Amino acid sequence: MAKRISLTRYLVEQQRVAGHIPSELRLLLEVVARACKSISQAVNKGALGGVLGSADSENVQGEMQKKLDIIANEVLIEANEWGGHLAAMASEEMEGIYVVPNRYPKGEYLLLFDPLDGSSNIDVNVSIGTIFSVLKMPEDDRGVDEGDFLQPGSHQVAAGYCVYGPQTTLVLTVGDGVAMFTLDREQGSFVLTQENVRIPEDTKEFAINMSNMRHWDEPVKRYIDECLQGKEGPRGKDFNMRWIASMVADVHRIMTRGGIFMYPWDKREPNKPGKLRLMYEANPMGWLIEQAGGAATNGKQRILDIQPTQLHERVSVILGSKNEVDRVTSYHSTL
Ligand code: P6P
Repeated sequence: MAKRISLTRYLVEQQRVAGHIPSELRLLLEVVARACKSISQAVNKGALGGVLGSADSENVQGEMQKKLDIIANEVLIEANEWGGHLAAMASEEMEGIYVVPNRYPKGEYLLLFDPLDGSSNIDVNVSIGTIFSVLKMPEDDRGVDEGDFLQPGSHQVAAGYCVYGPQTTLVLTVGDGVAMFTLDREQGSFVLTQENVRIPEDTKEFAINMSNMRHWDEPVKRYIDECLQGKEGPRGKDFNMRWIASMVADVHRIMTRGGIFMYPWDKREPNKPGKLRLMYEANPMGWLIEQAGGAATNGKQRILDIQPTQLHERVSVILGSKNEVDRVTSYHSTL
């Protein structure tokens, strides 16, 4: 059982004792956590807060926005723009980057986020979450632009998500393993409930949207078919399936008990490399999974090694228990 310390104390120890993070990054992460608390409160109000349903607008991805998508995005922007830790932000809900206004001091970090992932689940009271990634501004004295964000996931200095479910849980890495913090609503603070999270290297549980089966590439069809054959098949064991259609919830299950999560490229939109976004979904989740002993690839290469070319670029995602991810990746390289 992790000792009951607050997120603040954990981050101070990561800064002062472990020397893993500078004070500016610690302060930034505390602001992000406070924003997640505010989003959690809005989510938990549901119909009582008049926050359910569509916002009757589309985001840059061409997806219908929910009211809570916009609320969560505004909470993160307003919480983070004045603190002096950031040069700019990028969000799934905004086409371009948000440069910190000149009325506020600028810092050396870049914050990227999917403010509310899993929006299709909002109105049916199923877990959703916020995903965030922190990069450093490149060393030069020119102004910040979109190109500064186009860094591979291996350059992240912090990554995390907050899942708004039966509990509100913040899961975070600063490169020293993964820690989980549960929101104590009575205290109004995140409390350390697990550290040094480890994902089992093997699993009997896969997460994929089976309705897309006919559109998958052969390596994915082979892997899932072998799982479905169970004990009598080449895997020699039965598998279970989960699909919450909320990446944060599916990944949290994997962080908690192992498993493999797949949203692979498919034939529905062959020109798109996948559905999920690299910069603020796959990269932060991929680093968290790796920091917990798992693996994350696009079927062909490590997600964190992908050099981005566009802010909202998409990617095929296979992540979770290392031996399963390695197996699926090997099937992609088998000619
Ligand atoms: P589908 C949510 O919209 C999301 O981006 C991820 O959180 C989730 O894993 C995926 O899309 C679900 O997609 O096609 O199953 O609805």
